This record gives sequence, C-alpha cells and structure tokens, in this order.
Amino acid sequence: FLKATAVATLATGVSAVAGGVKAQDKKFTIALIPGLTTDAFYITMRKGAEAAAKAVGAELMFQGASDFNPVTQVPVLDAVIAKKPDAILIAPTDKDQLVQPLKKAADAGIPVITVDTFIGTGVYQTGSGDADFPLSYIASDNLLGGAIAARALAKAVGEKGKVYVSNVKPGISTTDQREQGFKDEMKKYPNITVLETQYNDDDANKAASQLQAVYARNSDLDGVFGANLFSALGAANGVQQAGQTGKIRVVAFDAPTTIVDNINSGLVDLAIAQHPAEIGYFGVMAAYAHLTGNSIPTSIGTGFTVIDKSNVTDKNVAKFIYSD
Ligand code: T6T
Repeated sequence: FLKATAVATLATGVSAVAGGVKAQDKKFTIALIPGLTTDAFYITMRKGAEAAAKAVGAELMFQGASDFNPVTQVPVLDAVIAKKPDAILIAPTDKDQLVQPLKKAADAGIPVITVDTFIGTGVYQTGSGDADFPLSYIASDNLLGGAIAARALAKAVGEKGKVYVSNVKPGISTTDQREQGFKDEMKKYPNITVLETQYNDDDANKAASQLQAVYARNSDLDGVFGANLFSALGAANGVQQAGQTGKIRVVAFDAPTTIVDNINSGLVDLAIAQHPAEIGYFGVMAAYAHLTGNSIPTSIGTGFTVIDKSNVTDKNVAKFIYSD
C-alpha cells in the first residue's frame, strides 16, 4: 500500500519533504485574461492574482485586449490557448460569444475558471447545457450590488422622481445583473420612475453626453445609477457639465481613485467598491488547488465596500479604492 502511494505521489509531480509538508515540483503557469487591460478594476484584480501566484510559486501570465469587446478578446484567448498555460482565468466579455472560444481551451485540456463575469447562466459543473464546463465562477454578487445601488439612489432622491441606469451594453453578465437587481429593487418605490437605460459601450464620454441628453429631455431628472466604472465616471462628468452637481444624484458602481474627489465634492453620493484583488487572489488559488489535485467550489462570492462621505477617509475603507 505504501509503495502504491509513493508511485501515485511521484506521478502527480508532488514530492514529500522533511516534516511531512508537500512541495510542488512543477511551476504552474496560470493565465489571467481581463475584460480589458486599461481598467483600474482589472489592474487591481491583477495585483491580487500576482500576490497569490507569488505565494504558491506559480507564474501569472496577464494578457488582454485594449477594449471590452468579444471581437478583440477572442484573438487574445486564442493566443493564450496556443501558449498552453496550465489554467486560464478569464473575465468573458459576453455571456454567449465566449462559450465556443472557451470550449476550445477546455477541449485542449486547459481548466477554465471565470472571474468577474460568467458565460451561460454562470452555474457551472451541472452536467447540462453547453456552458457549464468552467470549474468555478469567482465574483461579486452583482444582483445584490444593483439592489444596494437602488436603495441608495432612492434614499438620495427622497424616494420619488425620475432616474435611469447608465450601462455598458447588453450581454455582459455583471452589468446585466446590476441593472436587473437595481430595477427589481426599484419596484419597491412606486413614486420613482426608471427611464430607459442608456448604453455607452464602456465609453465615459458617451455616458456624459447621454446624461446631458436625458436631462435635456427630462428637466426633472433626479438621479442616475452608473453600473460600472466608465458608466459612473461619465454620468458624473455629465452631471457636472450640466451644472447639476448635488441636484442630479449619482450612485456609482466601482471605485477608481477619482471617486474620492467626486464623493468629497458631493458630485457622487455613494460608490459601491468591488473587491477585485480578492477576485484575482482567489482565482489563482482556486486554479492552483485544482492543479494540485484538490476539489474547488463551483462559485466563490466576494464582497463589497460601500463608500460615502462618512467613511471615505477611513483607512479600512480607503484600501478598497482601486489601483491605477
Ligand atoms: O465593473 C467592472 C467589472 O465588474 C465589469 O464586469 C466591467 O466593468 C468593470 O471592469 C469596470 O470598468
């Protein structure tokens, strides 16, 4: 029996060292493909992933596209698959369009874990459907985040009036769920009308002009929910350009460094910071656990920190502001 164990142990590349602690012989390469490279959210996720990679002695390969778009993300994914990493962590930029491209990785024997966004329904390893092959989904609870945003915006506008959602584009799991969570929660406020969503294609300038256009059509506009970093940044800029700071209230998803000034000046009421470093850290740890023969949960939820004027200077809160 002892002999068989020793053979099995050697075959997996894991060797016993003094004191019974096991060390990994093979240096694993774990790829992280973000939604786009120039986004403080994914830059912060990368830092968490690097920290975990360092802790377990793995190599992190970070490769992404310069915009949030399946058309540019798929070629990056193909190039990563060709390099044969031991595992792929990816934030798929579309629920449907990344299914087949990622299936190629799984078919090539590369374990896939999705971080931040999901493919299909986001419920993996069910044995049914064509998008259940990723091993795990590691992310914020975006439905809850949308509900938190709705409650905050309802409070800011005195539970009555007109608001809208500034969003990226349909088909992205995270921002779709934030909008859904927001709208479901807003049903509890019968005196608030939610106007048609404005899609900005992750372009803050477009989000700013849309704010001004919605305001031009609705001079009684009371508030806006920016459903991700660029939507919120742009919507806030639009409010400022329209001279409506503090009058049109802004609730922001994500927390880039600029959010601090915007909260202090009263342009933004509240920011819902995700914990992207946590997502990156646990993404790498989950991949490593799988690669070393351990089972992993099919989903891991990470938290939020809600930032407003009352706590923005608290260092336990400020540490959740994203890295540049
Ligand atoms: O909000 C994040 C991320 O969660 C979302 O999937 C896409 O937009 C961000 O990266 C912020 O820009």
